[in-house]
Parts: sequence; C-alpha cells; structure tokens
Amino acid sequence: MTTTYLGPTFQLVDTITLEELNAQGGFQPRLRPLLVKGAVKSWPAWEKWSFSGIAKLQRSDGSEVQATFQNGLVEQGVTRPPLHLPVAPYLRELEAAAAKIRAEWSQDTGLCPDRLWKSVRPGEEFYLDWGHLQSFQPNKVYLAQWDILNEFPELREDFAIRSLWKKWRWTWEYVFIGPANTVTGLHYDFPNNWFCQVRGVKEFLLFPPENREYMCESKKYDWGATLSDINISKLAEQPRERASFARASGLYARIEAGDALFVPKQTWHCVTALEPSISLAVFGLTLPEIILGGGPSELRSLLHKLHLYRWGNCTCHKMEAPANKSA
Ligand SMILES: O=C(O)CCC(=O)C(=O)O
Repeated sequence: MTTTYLGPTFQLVDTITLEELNAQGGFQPRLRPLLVKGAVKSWPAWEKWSFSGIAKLQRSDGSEVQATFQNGLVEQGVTRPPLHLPVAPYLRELEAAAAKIRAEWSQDTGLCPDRLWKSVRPGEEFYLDWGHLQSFQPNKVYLAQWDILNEFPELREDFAIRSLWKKWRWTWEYVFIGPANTVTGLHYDFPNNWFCQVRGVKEFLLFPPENREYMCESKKYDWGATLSDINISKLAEQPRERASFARASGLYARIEAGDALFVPKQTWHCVTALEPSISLAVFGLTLPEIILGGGPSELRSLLHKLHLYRWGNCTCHKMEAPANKSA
C-alpha cells in the first residue's frame, strides 16, 4: 500500500503575506482556509514563546507547572488515559531535539517534501507521500490542548489575535506543544480557528465540508469536534476507509514558525509535525454562532456525562476497544 497508494488529491492552500492582507484592508470572514505568512512575527509571542521561555513559567506559589499530556492518538481508536506530568523537563528535551532536527533537515522529509512543495504551483493538483507516516509511532506523549492561558491569563497579551479578527468573538485557546512526528487525527471543529505557529513546522491537511461523504464520520464523541474513522497513520490497515479517503480533494498548508492559518468551521483537518513545535489554536464564536451551535453542543455534553449519549466511545473518558475497528 505504501508505495502505490496515492490518496486524495491536494492543492496548495490560499496563501498571503501579512503585508498583502493589510493592504487589502485586513482579514474578511471567509469559508475557505487562508495561510497568512508572518502574521505571528509582530506579536510578543514571537520572542517570548520559546521552549526555554515556557519552561521558566512558575505558578504563583512557586511550584512547578504540570499539565495533562495526551498519550497517543485520541481522534481514532481507543483513547488511552492521559498522563499528568511536569512541563519544564519535556520542554528542555524539545529544545535540544529542535536544534538537532534543524541541523539534519532533509529535503525528503514530510508528506509533501521540500522538493515537491517548492515546485508545485497554486491550483496545481498533487499527491502526498503517505509512506512518510509509516515509520511513525503516533505521538506517545503530546502536550495537546493545554489551556495554558487559563492558568497564565497574562500570556493572552502575547497574541494580538484582534489584529486578525477585528469584531467581537468569544474566544478560547489551546496550546499544542510536542516533538517532531506528532499526529492529530482527522476531525473538524465546530468553531472557526486561527491556528498560530510559534515554533517549528507543521503539515496541515484540510478538507472543506463538501468532502464530508468521503470522511467516514465516526461515532466517537468529542466535545468540540466531529471525528473520522480514517486513521492517517494506519491507512494500510484500513482498506475501506483509505478507498473513501482517496476520493477527497484536500488543501495542503505547510505552516512555518511565524505563520497563522485560518481554519474555517467544519473544515476537516489532520496535522503532523515536521519539527518540535509550539502552536496556539484560537477558537472563536460570534454571538449568533454561540446561540445556534453552543446550545446543542452543551446539551450533547450533558447527555454524554449522564451516560446517555455515546458513552464508552469518546475522547474524554477511558474506553474499551470498539468491536471490528482497527485501534
Ligand atoms: O497542531 C495539532 O496537532 C492539531 C491542531 C488542531 O487540530 C486544531 O487546532 O484544530
């Protein structure tokens, strides 16, 4: 499978520099993803959010910062119990790994290796190298969805998200910090998202909502996301899912340190890291979106907690392996 499977066709995501965006009068609401090169570089986070900078954070009582780490892929298969670990030693290891990977960078690395990425033109269709994921051990320990800004609200000032999203929104943020080769499985989120890359490089695969019929929607419950049964790191074991996936038409975004990617609501996506990374996802809802989407989502959450909705198959509780599904 690994040498012959072509998978979905891809085109490069729409891309613009921050200067070009500003010259057009700023960001306008849109239904398609947009990669804004360099958006984060003028924000304080660009200087302050290094691996060693975050490692120095201390709680007000002087105690070490701990967080809940994701233990393997959660979007597909069985959710393993998360791990509660100190953050600083993890960050120091990532800093050392980042320097090593940069020094040894290969043109052949990635789903869309440098050589292909640099030669492909806007609007041209191309295929990814799915063999790249075959060597992965899906992220054993990934500091994914850390709500660091709840614990350290002053850090919110480091991201001038209002310079992109000018009108009022209810926003909440999650940090994703991890080594190279993390995988976030295929899913979509119900709010729009400005995904800000502060350190490292990620490959972001996006599938606009019209691809839904090929996405093998899963029954696995997640509070903010709709998940897929397609496990991009186990396509060889999923003949039905990989055939369906191959019929989709995706957008490829290589998101480098300093870039921000607008991910519209209901856009399916999955993400892998080429380097140790620090990213901040800023989710936002307008007032009508809160009223229309927030209510039903909270109701599902309540029913789930009462064991009445998709209990035993979720990203938030320990669960059994689903029958006849590859984990
Ligand atoms: O960076 C990642 O690993 C996942 C990000 C993501 O899925 C999101 O922001 O919705």
